[in-house]
Amino acid sequence: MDSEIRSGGAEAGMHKSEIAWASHQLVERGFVVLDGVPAATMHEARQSVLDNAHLLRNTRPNPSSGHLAGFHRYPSLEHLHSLVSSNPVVLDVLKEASGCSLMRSIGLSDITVNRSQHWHVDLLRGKYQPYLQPETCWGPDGGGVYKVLLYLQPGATLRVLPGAHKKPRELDNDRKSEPDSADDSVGVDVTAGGIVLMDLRLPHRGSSEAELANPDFARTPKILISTVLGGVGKPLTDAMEKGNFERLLDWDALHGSCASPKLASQTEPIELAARY
Ligand SMILES: O=C(O)CCC(=O)C(=O)O
Ligand SMILES: [Fe+2]
Repeated sequence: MDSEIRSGGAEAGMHKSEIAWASHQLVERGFVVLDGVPAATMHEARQSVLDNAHLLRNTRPNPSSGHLAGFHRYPSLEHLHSLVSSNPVVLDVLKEASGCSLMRSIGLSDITVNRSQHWHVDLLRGKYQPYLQPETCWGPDGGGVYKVLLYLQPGATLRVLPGAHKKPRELDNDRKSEPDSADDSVGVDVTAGGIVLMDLRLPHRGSSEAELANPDFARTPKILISTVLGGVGKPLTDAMEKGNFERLLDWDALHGSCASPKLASQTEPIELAARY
């Protein structure tokens, strides 16, 4: 019980001390892994994503790679949003970590399939960076906004830089989120249905394009469902919401006419053992 905690609220055996432990991890290390959803829910969620693969867009070189930004806007996928936006344990942990009595989603949701991710932070970056001020991110009332990432297969493809969310960094270029040395990063093991909570300021990476070229991924895709929840009253919550709206409109305009990913219909998840 030292790296994971059960979810499901007090009725499922979550104790106040476990919520406190998880929020402490999130505050100090910038991430924590929770048990998430039961196996049956995980399987249903995978099926829903595969049934709606036509809504995803192939925005990476790998033909089996798919992405849908703002998936909560589509009625056939909206039910999946509640898996990440209203899990009672997630909300308890985030409230304690942010010091806010209320959390809310900000319209930044994603479904990704076999999507490569080099080192980055989940704050608005590049063109959208002017929406964020260093004070909003790292000042005394900074932070308090979190990614809730549901993994629909077991794996250890995520790497993070524990504690690095506390260090201010420039957001113009993702190179500024790369580790100084590979030794600084740790791999995160996630079970199928597991939820990772991540401070948006935490540098992390997912799978590489080379790993995802393994044909196993086209047969049994790596599927992630995520949303962003922010503390009500936190300046970063409002700033992220505003900037993301522009980002989302751009995403629609840019990718609306892209092809859908090419995926096999098999839904059973496989163990993704490769770390990267
Ligand atoms: O592929 C992963 O495990 C990480 C995904 C990621 O960085 C993200 O969704 O923001
Ligand atoms: Fe990310």
